[in-house]
Amino acid sequence: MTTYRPLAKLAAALAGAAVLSASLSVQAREIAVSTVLSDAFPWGQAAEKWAELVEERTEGRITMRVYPNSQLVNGDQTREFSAMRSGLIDAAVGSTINWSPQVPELNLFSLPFFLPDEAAVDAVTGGEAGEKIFAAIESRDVIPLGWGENGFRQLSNSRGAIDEPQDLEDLKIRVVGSPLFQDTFTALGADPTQMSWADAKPALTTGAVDGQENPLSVFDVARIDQVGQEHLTLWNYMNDPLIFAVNRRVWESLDEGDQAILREAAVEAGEWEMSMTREEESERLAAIQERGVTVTELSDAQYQAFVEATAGVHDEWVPKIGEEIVEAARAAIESR
Ligand code: X2X
Repeated sequence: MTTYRPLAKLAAALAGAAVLSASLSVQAREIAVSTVLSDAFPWGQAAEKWAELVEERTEGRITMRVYPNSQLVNGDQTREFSAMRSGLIDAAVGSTINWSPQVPELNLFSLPFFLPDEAAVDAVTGGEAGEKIFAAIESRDVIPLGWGENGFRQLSNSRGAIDEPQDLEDLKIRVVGSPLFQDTFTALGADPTQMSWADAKPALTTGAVDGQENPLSVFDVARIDQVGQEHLTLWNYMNDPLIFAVNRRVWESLDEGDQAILREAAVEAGEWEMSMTREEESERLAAIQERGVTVTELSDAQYQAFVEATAGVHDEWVPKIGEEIVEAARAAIESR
Protein backbone atom coordinates (compact mmCIF):
# COMPACT_ATOMS: atom_id res chain seq x y z
CA MET A 1 0.00 0.00 0.00
CA THR A 2 2.79 2.37 0.91
CA THR A 3 3.99 2.36 -2.69
CA TYR A 4 0.80 4.12 -3.72
CA ARG A 5 1.24 6.99 -1.29
CA PRO A 6 3.52 9.19 -3.41
CA LEU A 7 1.18 8.69 -6.31
CA ALA A 8 -1.78 9.64 -4.21
CA LYS A 9 0.07 12.75 -3.09
CA LEU A 10 0.90 13.60 -6.67
CA ALA A 11 -2.71 13.08 -7.70
CA ALA A 12 -3.88 15.30 -4.86
CA ALA A 13 -1.35 17.95 -5.82
CA LEU A 14 -2.44 17.82 -9.45
CA ALA A 15 -6.09 18.03 -8.49
CA GLY A 16 -5.30 21.00 -6.29
CA ALA A 17 -3.47 22.72 -9.13
CA ALA A 18 -6.37 22.06 -11.47
CA VAL A 19 -8.82 23.60 -9.00
CA LEU A 20 -6.51 26.56 -8.52
CA SER A 21 -6.08 27.24 -12.23
CA ALA A 22 -9.81 26.79 -12.87
CA SER A 23 -10.58 29.28 -10.15
CA LEU A 24 -8.00 31.69 -11.55
CA SER A 25 -9.50 31.52 -15.02
CA VAL A 26 -12.98 32.37 -13.70
CA GLN A 27 -11.70 35.04 -11.35
CA ALA A 28 -14.02 38.05 -11.59
CA ARG A 29 -12.91 41.07 -13.54
CA GLU A 30 -13.63 44.14 -11.46
CA ILE A 31 -14.85 47.43 -12.91
CA ALA A 32 -14.95 50.49 -10.64
CA VAL A 33 -18.11 52.60 -11.07
CA SER A 34 -18.19 56.16 -9.74
CA THR A 35 -21.35 57.93 -8.54
CA VAL A 36 -21.98 61.16 -6.66
CA LEU A 37 -24.96 59.94 -4.63
CA SER A 38 -25.11 56.66 -2.69
CA ASP A 39 -27.74 53.96 -2.90
CA ALA A 40 -29.87 55.84 -0.36
CA PHE A 41 -30.85 57.82 -3.50
CA PRO A 42 -32.33 56.63 -6.82
CA TRP A 43 -29.05 57.61 -8.52
CA GLY A 44 -26.95 55.22 -6.42
CA GLN A 45 -29.64 52.57 -6.78
CA ALA A 46 -29.36 52.89 -10.57
CA ALA A 47 -25.65 52.05 -10.38
CA GLU A 48 -26.27 49.12 -8.02
CA LYS A 49 -28.94 47.79 -10.36
CA TRP A 50 -26.50 47.98 -13.27
CA ALA A 51 -23.91 46.08 -11.21
CA GLU A 52 -26.45 43.46 -10.18
CA LEU A 53 -27.62 42.80 -13.75
CA VAL A 54 -24.07 42.59 -15.09
CA GLU A 55 -22.92 40.24 -12.34
CA GLU A 56 -25.93 38.00 -12.94
CA ARG A 57 -25.64 37.93 -16.73
CA THR A 58 -21.88 37.37 -16.83
CA GLU A 59 -22.31 34.68 -14.16
CA GLY A 60 -19.92 36.55 -11.92
CA ARG A 61 -17.20 37.06 -14.54
CA ILE A 62 -17.61 40.83 -14.23
CA THR A 63 -18.10 42.57 -10.91
CA MET A 64 -18.96 46.23 -11.06
CA ARG A 65 -18.05 47.80 -7.74
CA VAL A 66 -19.83 51.06 -7.05
CA TYR A 67 -17.90 53.84 -5.29
CA PRO A 68 -20.39 56.50 -4.17
CA ASN A 69 -19.95 60.03 -2.77
CA SER A 70 -17.49 61.04 -5.52
CA GLN A 71 -14.82 59.23 -3.49
CA LEU A 72 -12.80 58.25 -6.58
CA VAL A 73 -12.30 61.96 -7.32
CA ASN A 74 -11.88 63.06 -3.70
CA GLY A 75 -15.32 64.64 -3.58
CA ASP A 76 -14.76 66.83 -6.63
CA GLN A 77 -17.67 65.70 -8.80
CA THR A 78 -16.79 67.97 -11.72
CA ARG A 79 -13.57 65.95 -12.21
CA GLU A 80 -15.42 62.67 -12.66
CA PHE A 81 -15.53 62.83 -16.45
CA SER A 82 -11.82 63.69 -16.82
CA ALA A 83 -10.94 60.88 -14.43
CA MET A 84 -12.99 58.42 -16.48
CA ARG A 85 -11.54 59.74 -19.72
CA SER A 86 -7.97 59.25 -18.51
CA GLY A 87 -8.74 55.80 -17.09
CA LEU A 88 -8.30 56.73 -13.42
CA ILE A 89 -11.82 55.41 -13.03
CA ASP A 90 -13.30 52.69 -15.22
CA ALA A 91 -16.94 53.67 -15.39
CA ALA A 92 -19.58 55.96 -13.93
CA VAL A 93 -23.24 56.71 -13.65
CA GLY A 94 -22.85 60.46 -13.88
CA SER A 95 -24.83 63.67 -14.05
CA THR A 96 -24.94 65.75 -17.21
CA ILE A 97 -24.26 68.81 -15.02
CA ASN A 98 -21.09 67.38 -13.50
CA TRP A 99 -19.70 66.32 -16.88
CA SER A 100 -20.65 69.53 -18.70
CA PRO A 101 -17.39 71.38 -17.93
CA GLN A 102 -15.63 68.77 -20.14
CA VAL A 103 -18.49 68.03 -22.55
CA PRO A 104 -20.07 71.41 -23.46
CA GLU A 105 -22.89 69.70 -25.39
CA LEU A 106 -24.28 68.45 -22.07
CA ASN A 107 -25.19 72.00 -21.10
CA LEU A 108 -28.26 71.45 -23.27
CA PHE A 109 -30.10 69.99 -20.28
CA SER A 110 -29.11 72.88 -18.03
CA LEU A 111 -30.49 75.61 -20.31
CA PRO A 112 -33.00 77.31 -18.00
CA PHE A 113 -36.67 76.59 -18.76
CA PHE A 114 -35.85 74.68 -21.94
CA LEU A 115 -37.28 71.24 -21.08
CA PRO A 116 -40.90 71.67 -19.97
CA ASP A 117 -41.78 68.13 -18.88
CA GLU A 118 -40.77 64.47 -18.75
CA ALA A 119 -42.07 63.78 -22.27
CA ALA A 120 -39.72 66.50 -23.52
CA VAL A 121 -36.77 64.94 -21.74
CA ASP A 122 -37.55 61.54 -23.27
CA ALA A 123 -38.01 63.03 -26.73
CA VAL A 124 -34.60 64.69 -26.50
CA THR A 125 -32.62 61.81 -25.01
CA GLY A 126 -34.35 59.25 -27.24
CA GLY A 127 -33.94 61.20 -30.49
CA GLU A 128 -31.37 62.83 -32.73
CA ALA A 129 -30.18 65.29 -30.06
CA GLY A 130 -29.52 62.37 -27.72
CA GLU A 131 -27.50 60.60 -30.42
CA LYS A 132 -25.43 63.71 -31.05
CA ILE A 133 -24.76 64.05 -27.35
CA PHE A 134 -23.66 60.42 -27.10
CA ALA A 135 -21.36 61.02 -30.10
CA ALA A 136 -19.86 64.05 -28.32
CA ILE A 137 -19.12 61.90 -25.28
CA GLU A 138 -17.66 59.09 -27.38
CA SER A 139 -15.37 61.53 -29.21
CA ARG A 140 -13.82 62.13 -25.78
CA ASP A 141 -12.87 58.48 -25.17
CA VAL A 142 -15.84 57.58 -23.01
CA ILE A 143 -18.48 55.12 -24.23
CA PRO A 144 -22.02 56.16 -23.21
CA LEU A 145 -24.43 53.25 -22.81
CA GLY A 146 -27.73 54.45 -21.42
CA TRP A 147 -29.75 57.19 -19.73
CA GLY A 148 -31.04 57.54 -16.18
CA GLU A 149 -32.41 60.54 -14.34
CA ASN A 150 -31.57 62.63 -11.29
CA GLY A 151 -34.69 64.66 -12.10
CA PHE A 152 -36.18 68.12 -12.50
CA ARG A 153 -34.40 70.51 -10.18
CA GLN A 154 -36.40 72.64 -7.75
CA LEU A 155 -35.30 75.69 -5.76
CA SER A 156 -35.21 75.85 -1.97
CA ASN A 157 -34.15 78.54 0.48
CA SER A 158 -34.31 79.54 4.13
CA ARG A 159 -35.53 83.14 3.69
CA GLY A 160 -38.98 83.18 2.16
CA ALA A 161 -41.27 81.97 -0.61
CA ILE A 162 -39.94 82.60 -4.13
CA ASP A 163 -42.42 83.19 -6.95
CA GLU A 164 -40.72 85.92 -8.96
CA PRO A 165 -37.13 86.68 -9.96
CA GLN A 166 -37.03 89.67 -7.57
CA ASP A 167 -37.37 87.26 -4.65
CA LEU A 168 -33.93 85.86 -5.50
CA GLU A 169 -32.27 89.27 -5.21
CA ASP A 170 -28.98 88.86 -3.33
CA LEU A 171 -29.82 85.38 -2.04
CA LYS A 172 -26.71 83.23 -1.74
CA ILE A 173 -27.48 80.07 -3.68
CA ARG A 174 -25.26 76.99 -3.70
CA VAL A 175 -24.84 75.76 -7.26
CA VAL A 176 -22.86 72.90 -8.80
CA GLY A 177 -19.43 73.84 -10.19
CA SER A 178 -20.63 74.38 -13.73
CA PRO A 179 -20.33 77.83 -15.36
CA LEU A 180 -23.83 77.85 -16.85
CA PHE A 181 -25.32 77.76 -13.33
CA GLN A 182 -23.30 80.80 -12.39
CA ASP A 183 -24.83 82.63 -15.35
CA THR A 184 -28.41 81.52 -14.69
CA PHE A 185 -28.44 82.57 -11.06
CA THR A 186 -26.59 85.80 -11.78
CA ALA A 187 -29.22 86.62 -14.43
CA LEU A 188 -31.87 86.09 -11.75
CA GLY A 189 -30.18 88.60 -9.45
CA ALA A 190 -28.99 85.98 -6.96
CA ASP A 191 -25.49 85.53 -5.59
CA PRO A 192 -24.48 82.02 -6.76
CA THR A 193 -21.69 80.12 -5.01
CA GLN A 194 -20.19 77.07 -6.70
CA MET A 195 -19.39 74.14 -4.44
CA SER A 196 -19.46 70.37 -4.46
CA TRP A 197 -22.34 68.35 -3.07
CA ALA A 198 -20.07 67.28 -0.21
CA ASP A 199 -19.77 70.92 0.88
CA ALA A 200 -23.39 71.89 0.24
CA LYS A 201 -25.09 70.56 3.35
CA PRO A 202 -22.53 72.03 5.76
CA ALA A 203 -22.86 75.40 3.97
CA LEU A 204 -26.65 75.25 4.33
CA THR A 205 -26.33 74.25 7.98
CA THR A 206 -24.11 77.18 8.93
CA GLY A 207 -26.11 79.62 6.82
CA ALA A 208 -23.09 80.33 4.60
CA VAL A 209 -25.62 80.00 1.78
CA ASP A 210 -29.36 80.71 1.83
CA GLY A 211 -30.52 78.22 -0.75
CA GLN A 212 -29.82 75.41 -3.18
CA GLU A 213 -31.44 73.60 -6.10
CA ASN A 214 -31.85 69.83 -6.47
CA PRO A 215 -34.49 67.28 -7.47
CA LEU A 216 -37.19 66.31 -4.95
CA SER A 217 -35.60 62.88 -4.38
CA VAL A 218 -32.36 64.55 -3.26
CA PHE A 219 -34.17 67.12 -1.09
CA ASP A 220 -36.18 64.31 0.51
CA VAL A 221 -33.46 61.69 1.10
CA ALA A 222 -30.78 64.18 2.19
CA ARG A 223 -33.34 65.81 4.54
CA ILE A 224 -32.58 69.28 3.27
CA ASP A 225 -35.54 70.50 5.34
CA GLN A 226 -33.45 69.82 8.46
CA VAL A 227 -30.89 72.44 7.50
CA GLY A 228 -33.32 75.35 7.50
CA GLN A 229 -34.60 75.04 3.92
CA GLU A 230 -38.23 75.83 4.67
CA HIS A 231 -39.28 77.18 1.28
CA LEU A 232 -39.42 75.15 -1.89
CA THR A 233 -40.40 76.48 -5.32
CA LEU A 234 -41.50 73.97 -7.93
CA TRP A 235 -40.25 75.62 -11.09
CA ASN A 236 -38.92 72.63 -13.12
CA TYR A 237 -36.28 74.95 -14.51
CA MET A 238 -34.05 72.15 -15.77
CA ASN A 239 -33.70 68.38 -15.79
CA ASP A 240 -30.58 66.47 -14.86
CA PRO A 241 -30.32 63.20 -16.79
CA LEU A 242 -27.79 60.59 -15.72
CA ILE A 243 -25.56 58.73 -18.18
CA PHE A 244 -24.13 55.23 -17.74
CA ALA A 245 -20.66 55.17 -19.31
CA VAL A 246 -17.36 53.29 -19.52
CA ASN A 247 -13.80 54.37 -20.29
CA ARG A 248 -12.86 53.48 -23.89
CA ARG A 249 -9.88 51.23 -23.07
CA VAL A 250 -11.91 49.31 -20.50
CA TRP A 251 -14.67 48.97 -23.09
CA GLU A 252 -12.33 47.72 -25.79
CA SER A 253 -10.85 45.14 -23.43
CA LEU A 254 -14.25 43.41 -23.23
CA ASP A 255 -15.42 40.95 -25.85
CA GLU A 256 -18.56 41.70 -27.85
CA GLY A 257 -20.73 39.49 -25.71
CA ASP A 258 -19.78 41.27 -22.51
CA GLN A 259 -20.10 44.65 -24.19
CA ALA A 260 -23.67 43.76 -25.13
CA ILE A 261 -24.39 42.67 -21.56
CA LEU A 262 -23.04 45.93 -20.11
CA ARG A 263 -25.00 48.03 -22.60
CA GLU A 264 -28.31 46.20 -22.19
CA ALA A 265 -27.96 46.18 -18.40
CA ALA A 266 -27.28 49.95 -18.40
CA VAL A 267 -30.36 50.64 -20.53
CA GLU A 268 -32.53 48.45 -18.30
CA ALA A 269 -31.17 49.83 -15.04
CA GLY A 270 -31.74 53.37 -16.35
CA GLU A 271 -35.32 52.67 -17.40
CA TRP A 272 -36.02 51.01 -14.06
CA GLU A 273 -34.58 53.97 -12.13
CA MET A 274 -36.33 56.61 -14.23
CA SER A 275 -39.78 55.14 -13.83
CA MET A 276 -39.23 54.65 -10.10
CA THR A 277 -38.00 58.24 -9.66
CA ARG A 278 -40.95 59.66 -11.58
CA GLU A 279 -43.53 57.53 -9.78
CA GLU A 280 -42.18 58.52 -6.38
CA GLU A 281 -42.26 62.29 -7.02
CA SER A 282 -45.73 62.95 -5.62
CA GLU A 283 -45.14 60.89 -2.45
CA ARG A 284 -41.87 62.68 -1.92
CA LEU A 285 -43.52 66.06 -2.28
CA ALA A 286 -46.20 65.07 0.23
CA ALA A 287 -43.53 63.90 2.70
CA ILE A 288 -41.61 67.16 2.30
CA GLN A 289 -44.78 69.19 2.91
CA GLU A 290 -45.63 67.15 5.99
CA ARG A 291 -42.28 68.16 7.46
CA GLY A 292 -43.43 71.78 7.33
CA VAL A 293 -41.79 72.96 4.12
CA THR A 294 -43.79 75.63 2.27
CA VAL A 295 -44.23 74.61 -1.36
CA THR A 296 -44.74 77.32 -3.98
CA GLU A 297 -46.07 76.58 -7.45
CA LEU A 298 -45.86 79.15 -10.23
CA SER A 299 -48.72 80.52 -12.30
CA ASP A 300 -48.10 80.73 -16.05
CA ALA A 301 -47.36 84.46 -15.75
CA GLN A 302 -44.90 83.90 -12.90
CA TYR A 303 -43.17 81.13 -14.85
CA GLN A 304 -42.94 83.45 -17.86
CA ALA A 305 -41.17 86.11 -15.77
CA PHE A 306 -38.41 83.57 -14.96
CA VAL A 307 -38.18 82.56 -18.62
CA GLU A 308 -37.71 86.19 -19.67
CA ALA A 309 -35.16 86.92 -16.94
CA THR A 310 -32.95 84.04 -18.15
CA ALA A 311 -33.34 84.49 -21.93
CA GLY A 312 -29.84 85.97 -22.15
CA VAL A 313 -28.37 82.73 -20.80
CA HIS A 314 -29.69 80.95 -23.90
CA ASP A 315 -28.10 83.54 -26.20
CA GLU A 316 -24.78 83.02 -24.49
CA TRP A 317 -24.85 79.22 -24.24
CA VAL A 318 -26.57 77.94 -27.40
CA PRO A 319 -23.41 78.54 -29.50
CA LYS A 320 -21.29 76.69 -26.91
CA ILE A 321 -23.66 73.72 -26.90
CA GLY A 322 -23.94 73.73 -30.68
CA GLU A 323 -26.83 75.16 -32.72
CA GLU A 324 -27.49 71.79 -34.39
CA ILE A 325 -28.01 69.95 -31.12
CA VAL A 326 -30.25 72.69 -29.75
CA GLU A 327 -32.30 72.71 -32.96
CA ALA A 328 -32.66 68.91 -32.90
CA ALA A 329 -33.77 69.11 -29.28
CA ARG A 330 -36.24 71.90 -30.03
CA ALA A 331 -37.78 69.90 -32.86
CA ALA A 332 -38.07 66.82 -30.63
CA ILE A 333 -39.76 68.85 -27.89
CA GLU A 334 -42.25 70.39 -30.31
CA SER A 335 -43.27 67.07 -31.82
CA ARG A 336 -43.50 65.15 -28.53
O1 X2X B 1 -24.40 68.30 -6.57
C1 X2X B 1 -25.60 68.17 -6.82
O2 X2X B 1 -26.42 69.09 -6.63
C2 X2X B 1 -26.10 66.86 -7.37
C3 X2X B 1 -25.97 65.80 -6.29
O3 X2X B 1 -27.43 66.99 -7.74
C4 X2X B 1 -25.27 66.54 -8.56
O4 X2X B 1 -24.33 65.80 -8.51
C5 X2X B 1 -25.58 67.21 -9.84
